[in-house]
Amino acid sequence: VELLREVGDVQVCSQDRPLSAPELREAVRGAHAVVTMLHDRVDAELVAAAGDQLQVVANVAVGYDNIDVPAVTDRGVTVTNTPGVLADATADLAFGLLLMVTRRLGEGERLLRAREPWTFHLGFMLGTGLQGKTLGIVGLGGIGQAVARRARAFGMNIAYTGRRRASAEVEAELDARHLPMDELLRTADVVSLHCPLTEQTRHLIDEAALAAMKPTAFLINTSRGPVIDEKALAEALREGEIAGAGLDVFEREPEVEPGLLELDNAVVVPHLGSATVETRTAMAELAARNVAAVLTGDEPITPVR
Ligand code: 8YV
Repeated sequence: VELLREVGDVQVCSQDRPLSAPELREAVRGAHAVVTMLHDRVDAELVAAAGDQLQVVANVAVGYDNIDVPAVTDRGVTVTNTPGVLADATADLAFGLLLMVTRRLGEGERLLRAREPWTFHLGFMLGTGLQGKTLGIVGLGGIGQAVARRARAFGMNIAYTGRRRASAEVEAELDARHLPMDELLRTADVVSLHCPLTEQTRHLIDEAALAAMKPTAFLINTSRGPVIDEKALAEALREGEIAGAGLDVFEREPEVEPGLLELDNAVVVPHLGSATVETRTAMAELAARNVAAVLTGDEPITPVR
């Protein structure tokens, strides 16, 4: 907000809850720039409600599935996002979920908090080790690469799939093998999702994809909830079709599929991927600098094209 005040008047419309569509339309009326978040739907109607003076929509997120980008840019309005600055925080969270689910940390903590009796023995609460296992990354962009680097330090092998092949340098650094999606699902011990939500990736992980995974495999999602068919996932976890899942995002946030909450092999946290003081500060600053650049006639720093 301080950075934005250097270029214009600032109106803070919502601090701690998403605005409804009519509230949002009212809030943007007359604005030259709008700073948005995950749950703010930006489309032609919203741009029209803002008025012809609108120049930039700055999303405080790397994902921009909340924005109808062609509809907005066709009206001459720039769209920006916040790539890069949240890769490490999101990768840390993905790895935290991976450790939680493979080493049964949530389950162990619940046991103690429930004051259940327990005795150490050699077969007590055994989990799954990561050394020598294969991490299958769906989308080897900035966040996927940051997850792969962590996985290499844990002794894992890297496979990936995605629309585009990574550069030879990235493949060499991570010793990453490019595989078609079906082979990745069949062979990975952990599948971690780092793709954007698009019409092609909605329900990418459906009943058939879950059935293709090994029964010993784990699924991690820090991308967008609708990439997974959550009902099918709950069923697959219940039936032991896969071993476990660590989820930061949900199909109908803030709701979580009730079936998942009953399962010990599902770890669920409330969209915390980028939620560190350092990262959220960097995201907010980047969004503000994008706004300032456009309003002062410079090129935006991180435009969405
Ligand atoms: C954001 C995210 O904090 O960047 C993204 O795409 O999902 C999160 O890191 C959240 O979307 C708030 O806008």
